[in-house]
Amino acid sequence: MKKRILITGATSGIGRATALRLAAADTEIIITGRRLDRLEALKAEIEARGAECQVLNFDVRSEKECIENLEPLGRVDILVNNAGLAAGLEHIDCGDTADWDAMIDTNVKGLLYVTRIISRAMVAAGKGGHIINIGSIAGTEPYENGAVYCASKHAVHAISQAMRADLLSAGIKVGEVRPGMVETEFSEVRFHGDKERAACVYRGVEALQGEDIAEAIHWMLSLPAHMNVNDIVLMPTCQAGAYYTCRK
Ligand code: NDP
Ligand code: 8X3
Repeated sequence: MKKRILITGATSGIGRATALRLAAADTEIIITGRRLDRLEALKAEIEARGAECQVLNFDVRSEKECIENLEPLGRVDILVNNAGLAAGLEHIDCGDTADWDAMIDTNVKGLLYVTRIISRAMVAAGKGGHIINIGSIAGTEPYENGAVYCASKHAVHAISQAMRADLLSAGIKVGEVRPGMVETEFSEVRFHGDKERAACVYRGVEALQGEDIAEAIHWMLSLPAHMNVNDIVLMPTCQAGAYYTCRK
């Protein structure tokens, strides 16, 4: 039986790299996101690697869309909760509430909507499962100008720990990957499409790439049944924490 792997937010960055890394002849990769053209192009790449692929084009902020798209799936063996964003980078008194809503609705509520549906199906199937949440160093290290993004990733960190306990008796593994700086579309999204400002974030550093995170996820998924990685923090060598980056 093919392993069914659901990856949210696969149109770019970490999600896209993970979908490609996990694609193999014995897998069905289910990819989600809002940009259908990118999902269709990725499907062709995944199929070229011998995997089956299903595209689900929806917004994780909508519980209705999550239910309509995910409930019909039935059994899923692996869920990678990756869809997420940062929007804006400013002091709390200058924050834009639309940005705050986008981060909380996507990073926290979207992750919860998806997880409820898929974990329920995993428990019902009675065959265990594996859920990996993409957190961040922002989930334990709050930084200036990042109150709401950091709060959303603190929530992911708390949810990951609590759901590990909730799903323990069903034999479902729960892990969290918490990266530092990864060069993706993340900063372009954070700065509302300002490519120049986004490029400055990665200037003079060798940041992690989506493929590096995908490699860690592949490793976590390849461990024997009795072994689980609860939490892994991945940093580029040039970064020691949210406030410490060595630029050349
Ligand atoms: P990207 O912007 O490259 O990718 C984000 C992905 O999330 C896209 O596929 C996007 O798809 C999807 N997404 C965003 N909002 C929604 C939504 N409402 N509904 C469905 N899908 C959505 O960024 P990254 O790859 O860097 O980010 C992936 C995860 O990694 C995020 O959770 C982020 O917080 C986390 N992270 C990133 C770090 C970094 O430095 N890059 C470091 C630590 C954590 P689409 O727009 O097509 O819907
Ligand atoms: C993304 C990394 O440092 O911008 O989660 O919070 S950071």
